[in-house]
Amino acid sequence: MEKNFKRILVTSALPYANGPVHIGHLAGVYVPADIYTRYQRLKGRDVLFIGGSDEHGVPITLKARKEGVTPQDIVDRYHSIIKKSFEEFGISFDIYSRTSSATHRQMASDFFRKLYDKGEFIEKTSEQYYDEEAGQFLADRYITGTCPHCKNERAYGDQCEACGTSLNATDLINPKSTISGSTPVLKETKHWYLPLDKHESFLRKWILEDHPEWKPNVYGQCKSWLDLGLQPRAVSRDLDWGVPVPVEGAEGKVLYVWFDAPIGYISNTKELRPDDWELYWKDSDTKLVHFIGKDNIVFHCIVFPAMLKAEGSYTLPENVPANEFLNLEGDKISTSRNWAVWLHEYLAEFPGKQDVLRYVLTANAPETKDNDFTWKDFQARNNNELVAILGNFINRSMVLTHKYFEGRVPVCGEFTDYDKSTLQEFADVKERLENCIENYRFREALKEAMNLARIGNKYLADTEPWKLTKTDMTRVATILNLALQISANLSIAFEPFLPFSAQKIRTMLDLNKTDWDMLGRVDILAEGTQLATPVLLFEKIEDSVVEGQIQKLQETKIANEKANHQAEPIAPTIDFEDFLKLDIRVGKVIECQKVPKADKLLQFRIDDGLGGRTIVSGIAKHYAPEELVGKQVCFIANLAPRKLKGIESQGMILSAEDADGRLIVITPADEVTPGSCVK
Ligand code: B3M
Ligand code: ZN
Repeated sequence: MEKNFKRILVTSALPYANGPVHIGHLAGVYVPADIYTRYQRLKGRDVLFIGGSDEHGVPITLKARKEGVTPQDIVDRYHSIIKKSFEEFGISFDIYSRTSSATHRQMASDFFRKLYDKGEFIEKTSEQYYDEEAGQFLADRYITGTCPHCKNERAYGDQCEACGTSLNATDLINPKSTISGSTPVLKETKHWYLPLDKHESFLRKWILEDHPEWKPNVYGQCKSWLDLGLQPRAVSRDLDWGVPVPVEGAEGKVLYVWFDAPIGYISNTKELRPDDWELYWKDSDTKLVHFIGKDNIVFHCIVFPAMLKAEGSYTLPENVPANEFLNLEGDKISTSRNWAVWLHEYLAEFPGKQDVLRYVLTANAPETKDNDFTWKDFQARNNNELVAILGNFINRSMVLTHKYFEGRVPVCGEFTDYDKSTLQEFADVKERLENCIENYRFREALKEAMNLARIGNKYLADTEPWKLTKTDMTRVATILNLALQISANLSIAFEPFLPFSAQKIRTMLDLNKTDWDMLGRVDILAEGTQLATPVLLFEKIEDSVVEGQIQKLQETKIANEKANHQAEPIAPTIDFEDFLKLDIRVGKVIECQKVPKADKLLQFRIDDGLGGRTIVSGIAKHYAPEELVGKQVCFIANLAPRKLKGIESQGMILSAEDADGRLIVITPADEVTPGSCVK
């Protein structure tokens, strides 16, 4: 049985203020959190919705350095872009603050100090890279070098983006500081660690036994973390941007961003409610719900609860309904590759269409698995659902009432059996919607709401009141009364999802006060109420509009490919003599086949003009063997032979690699005699 809480505290992940917000953030976190909160408000519950920018951390300092500005400049810029676009988009935070606020710095600092004084940390000294020229320790992202796995020369100290391996900075071959370009040295440094292992059995019971109702993706991720065993986690960093570690001898050290950011939820609540914020955080009658994306699960389900538990006076989240990821046109959304639909751009390019995006992102929300946003789907959902079903029904009800009853809610007569069966169809809409929303199934809830509009549409189509205006105005009045009552229901059902349109409907119906418990009723509008002039809720989106957006993405792709190309560094200069050492020749492919158990390799028999040779080449992903037979290729003829999968390869076939990593074999422009030299 669900406990009856007195109040609800909703938080949504604090976006990093190092870039604007995109549709992936919206679909994963902010739209569902907003739906949930708006619904709770309509229910008349005591709910606070807390948001804010996460303004610390290395990505912000890196961006500042790259642009030659201060980290404060960066966070000021993005905090205001993000805040403004959330507002315009109707994300109804009760507060949207920031972790650089004075309240937060104090709160985070006090929190650390309390844990420190209670002996909840362990202190450890470790060796970390230090840039002697710059005189500072280097965060992992400030170190680049060669990946030990794939030899990519531009791997970072925490990850190689070429092969995806996560790394320790000390794994890098030939590490370099990105600040000065010098080779960093290892130096001892002291940090504070939260011993998660100490809290493991508590967390295990709290999550795995007490919260089996958590979403399977969340529960599963927690379980695998717990099964792997928890380790102490460093909660401080050597960095000059963040909340200083409030301990003597900790100069130059700040709280790790993931330590201070979740405390931001608390600070922002305090900023909003200086007098009674503790009720929302420390009273067991408060239900705390964190809305986040899947990459933040461990921090919200394991690390932050361990912090709160260690502190001792806080309650823990009741649920963490994390979502999976939203992709864009088949590709992972990426800030650095600019592969995204940015909220502030959408708002500028689609003025007044907040609800269309809110609708599409909810209808297609990545609640249980990753999902894909496409502009074609955006257009289809707008045209076939919002315009054709919801908009059409409201508009018909309004226009007919104006046409036949001078815009006044007509008198409801006796219901026919058909009317009654229509009423029956949505009698339990309230219950159904509640059940979905309370359990974080917003897609399904939206479907239920849309279904109500479908019922309305079908009702008008079946009863055809326009055909009865000559013969039975009493019946027409009843039909339109019911249609208008359904419209009023729609303004309530859609309020959490499409707040702008719901408001427009209420304005048209002159409905000032609505609450959730009216849902399902057919006496919401008083007879005789004068309705306002109808306005269109949605309009068709033309092909040219979505094609323009697709074109824009295409251009991003091309720009990325170009940038990748330019970024490939030219190898060190060599002498002409060195060049002459290479014996490059043209040969003709006589046979070509796949190498068993090696999905990248092809084995060639080449006519090299000298009796033939075997070459093994890693291009199986790019060519089918039969495509290459008969082709002339260039190969290095004097490369020392080497064995690949047990086959001796006598040379190397040359190919060009394009920006996508596609390999294309180099072939002479005209057929030449096999064995010809390339000079
Ligand atoms: N800023 C990461 C993110 O935006 C981080 C969330 C903090 S929530 C306390 O995905
Ligand atoms: Zn690598």
